[in-house]
Amino acid sequence: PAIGLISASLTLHAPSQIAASVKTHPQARGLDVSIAMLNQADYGALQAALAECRAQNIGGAIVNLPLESAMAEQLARDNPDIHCLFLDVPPDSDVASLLFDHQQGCRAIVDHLWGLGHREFGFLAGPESAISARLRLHAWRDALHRNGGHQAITAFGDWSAGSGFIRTVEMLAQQPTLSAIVVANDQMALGVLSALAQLDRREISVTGYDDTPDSQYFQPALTTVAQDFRLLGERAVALLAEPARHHHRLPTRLIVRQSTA
Ligand code: IPT
Repeated sequence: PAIGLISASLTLHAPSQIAASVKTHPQARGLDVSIAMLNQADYGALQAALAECRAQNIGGAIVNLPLESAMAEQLARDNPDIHCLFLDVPPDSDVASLLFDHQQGCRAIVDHLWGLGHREFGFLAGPESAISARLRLHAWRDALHRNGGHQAITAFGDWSAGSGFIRTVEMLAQQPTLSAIVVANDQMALGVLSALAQLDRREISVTGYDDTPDSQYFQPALTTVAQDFRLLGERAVALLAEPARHHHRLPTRLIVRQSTA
Protein backbone atom coordinates (compact mmCIF):
# COMPACT_ATOMS: atom_id res chain seq x y z
CA PRO A 1 0.00 0.00 0.00
CA ALA A 2 1.00 3.61 -0.50
CA ILE A 3 0.07 7.09 0.73
CA GLY A 4 0.14 10.44 -1.03
CA LEU A 5 1.84 13.64 0.11
CA ILE A 6 0.89 16.85 -1.65
CA SER A 7 3.45 19.40 -0.50
CA ALA A 8 4.39 23.04 -0.73
CA SER A 9 7.81 23.75 -2.26
CA LEU A 10 10.44 21.41 -0.84
CA THR A 11 13.08 24.13 -1.21
CA LEU A 12 11.61 25.49 2.06
CA HIS A 13 13.04 23.92 5.19
CA ALA A 14 9.76 23.15 6.99
CA PRO A 15 8.00 21.29 4.14
CA SER A 16 11.17 19.31 3.39
CA GLN A 17 11.48 18.28 7.05
CA ILE A 18 7.83 17.21 7.06
CA ALA A 19 8.30 15.25 3.84
CA ALA A 20 11.40 13.55 5.28
CA SER A 21 9.45 12.54 8.38
CA VAL A 22 6.48 11.20 6.41
CA LYS A 23 8.84 9.33 4.11
CA THR A 24 10.93 7.67 6.82
CA HIS A 25 8.04 6.75 9.10
CA PRO A 26 5.95 4.65 6.71
CA GLN A 27 8.97 2.93 5.25
CA ALA A 28 9.21 1.13 8.55
CA ARG A 29 5.68 -0.15 7.99
CA GLY A 30 6.27 -1.05 4.36
CA LEU A 31 4.32 1.85 2.84
CA ASP A 32 5.36 3.80 -0.23
CA VAL A 33 5.02 7.58 -0.29
CA SER A 34 4.13 9.29 -3.51
CA ILE A 35 5.06 12.99 -3.35
CA ALA A 36 3.57 15.75 -5.50
CA MET A 37 5.08 19.23 -5.13
CA LEU A 38 2.88 22.22 -5.92
CA ASN A 39 4.05 25.81 -5.98
CA GLN A 40 0.67 27.31 -5.18
CA ALA A 41 -2.87 26.36 -4.25
CA ASP A 42 -4.21 25.82 -7.76
CA TYR A 43 -7.40 23.72 -7.69
CA GLY A 44 -6.73 22.05 -11.05
CA ALA A 45 -3.25 21.03 -9.95
CA LEU A 46 -4.60 19.67 -6.65
CA GLN A 47 -7.26 17.65 -8.47
CA ALA A 48 -4.58 16.31 -10.84
CA ALA A 49 -2.39 15.28 -7.89
CA LEU A 50 -5.33 13.39 -6.32
CA ALA A 51 -6.18 11.80 -9.68
CA GLU A 52 -2.61 10.55 -9.77
CA CYS A 53 -3.09 9.10 -6.25
CA ARG A 54 -6.27 7.40 -7.44
CA ALA A 55 -4.45 5.91 -10.43
CA GLN A 56 -1.89 4.46 -8.01
CA ASN A 57 -4.66 3.05 -5.80
CA ILE A 58 -3.81 5.41 -2.92
CA GLY A 59 -6.57 5.77 -0.34
CA GLY A 60 -5.13 8.55 1.82
CA ALA A 61 -3.24 11.78 1.19
CA ILE A 62 -1.50 14.28 3.47
CA VAL A 63 -1.95 17.81 2.09
CA ASN A 64 0.74 20.24 3.27
CA LEU A 65 -0.14 23.26 1.17
CA PRO A 66 -1.71 26.47 2.47
CA LEU A 67 -5.40 26.18 1.56
CA GLU A 68 -8.33 28.43 2.39
CA SER A 69 -11.22 26.58 4.10
CA ALA A 70 -13.48 26.70 1.04
CA MET A 71 -10.86 25.11 -1.20
CA ALA A 72 -9.91 22.39 1.30
CA GLU A 73 -13.57 21.57 1.95
CA GLN A 74 -14.34 21.37 -1.77
CA LEU A 75 -11.31 19.16 -2.40
CA ALA A 76 -12.46 16.74 0.31
CA ARG A 77 -16.02 16.78 -1.11
CA ASP A 78 -14.86 16.20 -4.68
CA ASN A 79 -12.64 13.25 -3.68
CA PRO A 80 -14.67 11.20 -1.17
CA ASP A 81 -12.72 8.05 -2.06
CA ILE A 82 -9.38 9.51 -0.88
CA HIS A 83 -9.04 10.44 2.80
CA CYS A 84 -7.29 13.83 2.91
CA LEU A 85 -5.55 15.11 6.03
CA PHE A 86 -4.70 18.82 5.87
CA LEU A 87 -1.65 20.35 7.59
CA ASP A 88 -2.02 24.02 6.58
CA VAL A 89 -5.65 25.19 6.74
CA PRO A 90 -7.51 27.60 9.04
CA PRO A 91 -8.21 25.79 12.35
CA ASP A 92 -11.99 26.01 11.91
CA SER A 93 -12.03 24.39 8.44
CA ASP A 94 -14.52 21.53 8.17
CA VAL A 95 -11.91 18.96 7.11
CA ALA A 96 -9.60 16.54 8.90
CA SER A 97 -6.63 18.59 10.05
CA LEU A 98 -3.44 18.24 12.06
CA LEU A 99 -2.11 21.67 13.07
CA PHE A 100 0.38 23.16 15.50
CA ASP A 101 -1.11 25.46 18.14
CA HIS A 102 -0.06 28.80 16.65
CA GLN A 103 -1.63 30.83 19.45
CA GLN A 104 0.52 29.18 22.09
CA GLY A 105 3.73 29.64 20.11
CA CYS A 106 3.08 33.25 19.14
CA ARG A 107 2.03 34.26 22.63
CA ALA A 108 5.16 32.65 24.12
CA ILE A 109 7.41 34.68 21.79
CA VAL A 110 5.72 38.03 22.40
CA ASP A 111 5.48 37.45 26.17
CA HIS A 112 9.18 36.54 26.24
CA LEU A 113 10.18 39.77 24.46
CA TRP A 114 7.77 41.86 26.53
CA GLY A 115 9.23 40.39 29.69
CA LEU A 116 12.71 41.43 28.53
CA GLY A 117 11.42 45.01 28.30
CA HIS A 118 10.83 45.35 24.55
CA ARG A 119 8.11 47.80 23.55
CA GLU A 120 8.79 48.67 19.91
CA PHE A 121 8.24 45.67 17.70
CA GLY A 122 8.66 44.89 14.04
CA PHE A 123 6.50 42.00 12.85
CA LEU A 124 7.90 40.22 9.80
CA ALA A 125 5.12 37.95 8.58
CA GLY A 126 5.22 35.30 5.84
CA PRO A 127 3.45 35.75 2.50
CA GLU A 128 -0.08 37.16 2.82
CA SER A 129 -1.39 34.20 0.80
CA ALA A 130 -0.15 31.70 3.42
CA ILE A 131 -2.65 30.62 6.07
CA SER A 132 0.04 30.06 8.73
CA ALA A 133 1.55 33.50 8.03
CA ARG A 134 -1.80 35.20 8.68
CA LEU A 135 -2.53 33.14 11.78
CA ARG A 136 0.88 33.98 13.29
CA LEU A 137 0.56 37.70 12.56
CA HIS A 138 -2.90 37.86 14.18
CA ALA A 139 -1.69 35.92 17.19
CA TRP A 140 1.36 38.21 17.68
CA ARG A 141 -0.88 41.27 17.54
CA ASP A 142 -3.30 39.70 19.95
CA ALA A 143 -0.49 38.82 22.38
CA LEU A 144 0.91 42.35 22.14
CA HIS A 145 -2.50 43.86 22.95
CA ARG A 146 -2.93 41.50 25.91
CA ASN A 147 0.30 42.91 27.30
CA GLY A 148 -1.01 46.42 26.79
CA GLY A 149 1.28 47.20 23.84
CA HIS A 150 0.38 48.65 20.45
CA GLN A 151 3.64 49.69 18.82
CA ALA A 152 4.39 47.38 15.91
CA ILE A 153 5.15 47.87 12.27
CA THR A 154 4.39 45.01 9.90
CA ALA A 155 6.12 43.69 6.80
CA PHE A 156 5.56 40.59 4.66
CA GLY A 157 8.31 38.33 3.31
CA ASP A 158 8.16 35.17 1.20
CA TRP A 159 9.62 32.74 3.83
CA SER A 160 13.14 33.10 2.32
CA ALA A 161 16.29 34.51 3.95
CA GLY A 162 16.60 37.01 1.12
CA SER A 163 13.21 38.51 1.87
CA GLY A 164 14.15 38.71 5.56
CA PHE A 165 17.23 40.74 4.67
CA ILE A 166 15.40 43.22 2.42
CA ARG A 167 12.39 43.74 4.70
CA THR A 168 14.73 44.42 7.65
CA VAL A 169 16.52 47.20 5.80
CA GLU A 170 13.12 48.70 4.87
CA MET A 171 11.62 48.37 8.36
CA LEU A 172 14.60 50.05 10.00
CA ALA A 173 14.51 52.90 7.48
CA GLN A 174 10.86 53.40 8.42
CA GLN A 175 11.29 52.87 12.19
CA PRO A 176 14.93 53.15 13.35
CA THR A 177 13.94 52.80 17.03
CA LEU A 178 12.73 49.17 16.74
CA SER A 179 14.13 47.04 19.54
CA ALA A 180 12.82 43.60 18.53
CA ILE A 181 11.92 41.93 15.24
CA VAL A 182 9.49 39.01 15.46
CA VAL A 183 9.84 36.80 12.40
CA ALA A 184 7.41 34.17 11.05
CA ASN A 185 10.07 31.55 10.28
CA ASP A 186 13.74 30.74 10.89
CA GLN A 187 14.76 31.08 7.24
CA MET A 188 13.65 34.73 7.12
CA ALA A 189 15.22 35.28 10.54
CA LEU A 190 18.59 34.24 9.07
CA GLY A 191 18.31 37.13 6.60
CA VAL A 192 17.20 39.49 9.38
CA LEU A 193 20.29 38.63 11.46
CA SER A 194 22.52 39.14 8.44
CA ALA A 195 21.00 42.58 7.72
CA LEU A 196 21.32 43.63 11.38
CA ALA A 197 25.01 42.64 11.38
CA GLN A 198 25.65 44.65 8.22
CA LEU A 199 23.76 47.66 9.57
CA ASP A 200 25.64 47.36 12.86
CA ARG A 201 22.36 46.99 14.78
CA ARG A 202 23.19 43.75 16.57
CA GLU A 203 21.48 45.03 19.75
CA ILE A 204 18.07 44.40 18.16
CA SER A 205 16.49 41.15 19.37
CA VAL A 206 15.25 38.64 16.78
CA THR A 207 12.95 35.63 17.09
CA GLY A 208 12.19 32.93 14.54
CA TYR A 209 9.60 30.18 14.15
CA ASP A 210 10.03 26.43 13.31
CA ASP A 211 13.35 25.58 15.03
CA THR A 212 14.78 23.87 11.99
CA PRO A 213 18.10 22.11 12.78
CA ASP A 214 20.33 24.96 11.51
CA SER A 215 18.84 27.65 13.76
CA GLN A 216 20.97 26.92 16.79
CA TYR A 217 24.05 27.65 14.63
CA PHE A 218 22.89 31.07 13.43
CA GLN A 219 24.98 34.03 14.63
CA PRO A 220 23.72 34.67 17.31
CA ALA A 221 21.93 31.37 18.01
CA LEU A 222 18.23 31.92 17.31
CA THR A 223 15.46 32.15 19.89
CA THR A 224 12.51 30.48 18.20
CA VAL A 225 9.33 28.42 18.48
CA ALA A 226 9.90 24.72 17.93
CA GLN A 227 7.41 22.86 15.78
CA ASP A 228 8.27 19.18 15.96
CA PHE A 229 8.05 18.24 12.29
CA ARG A 230 9.15 14.66 12.95
CA LEU A 231 6.21 14.21 15.31
CA LEU A 232 3.91 15.95 12.80
CA GLY A 233 4.90 13.53 10.05
CA GLU A 234 4.51 10.47 12.26
CA ARG A 235 1.15 11.61 13.61
CA ALA A 236 -0.07 12.45 10.10
CA VAL A 237 0.70 8.99 8.81
CA ALA A 238 -1.02 7.41 11.81
CA LEU A 239 -4.11 9.63 11.40
CA LEU A 240 -4.52 8.70 7.73
CA ALA A 241 -5.67 5.33 8.96
CA GLU A 242 -8.58 7.02 10.81
CA PRO A 243 -11.01 8.40 8.27
CA ALA A 244 -12.88 10.60 10.75
CA ARG A 245 -13.06 14.34 10.13
CA HIS A 246 -11.24 15.30 13.32
CA HIS A 247 -9.23 18.36 14.21
CA HIS A 248 -5.94 17.39 15.85
CA ARG A 249 -3.56 19.82 17.50
CA LEU A 250 0.14 19.64 18.39
CA PRO A 251 1.89 21.83 20.96
CA THR A 252 4.80 24.16 20.22
CA ARG A 253 7.73 25.02 22.47
CA LEU A 254 9.64 28.27 23.04
CA ILE A 255 13.41 27.80 22.68
CA VAL A 256 15.36 30.71 24.18
CA ARG A 257 18.87 31.26 22.75
CA GLN A 258 21.18 34.26 22.30
CA SER A 259 19.27 36.29 19.68
CA THR A 260 17.00 37.81 22.35
CA ALA A 261 18.16 39.94 25.27
C1 IPT B 1 5.28 26.47 7.66
C2 IPT B 1 6.62 26.95 8.18
O1 IPT B 1 6.48 27.40 9.50
C3 IPT B 1 7.17 28.07 7.33
O2 IPT B 1 8.50 28.29 7.71
C4 IPT B 1 7.10 27.75 5.83
O3 IPT B 1 8.10 26.80 5.52
C5 IPT B 1 5.73 27.21 5.46
O4 IPT B 1 5.37 26.10 6.28
C6 IPT B 1 5.71 26.76 4.01
O5 IPT B 1 4.43 26.39 3.62
S1 IPT B 1 4.81 25.03 8.61
C7 IPT B 1 3.28 24.51 7.92
C8 IPT B 1 2.93 23.15 8.48
C9 IPT B 1 2.20 25.49 8.27
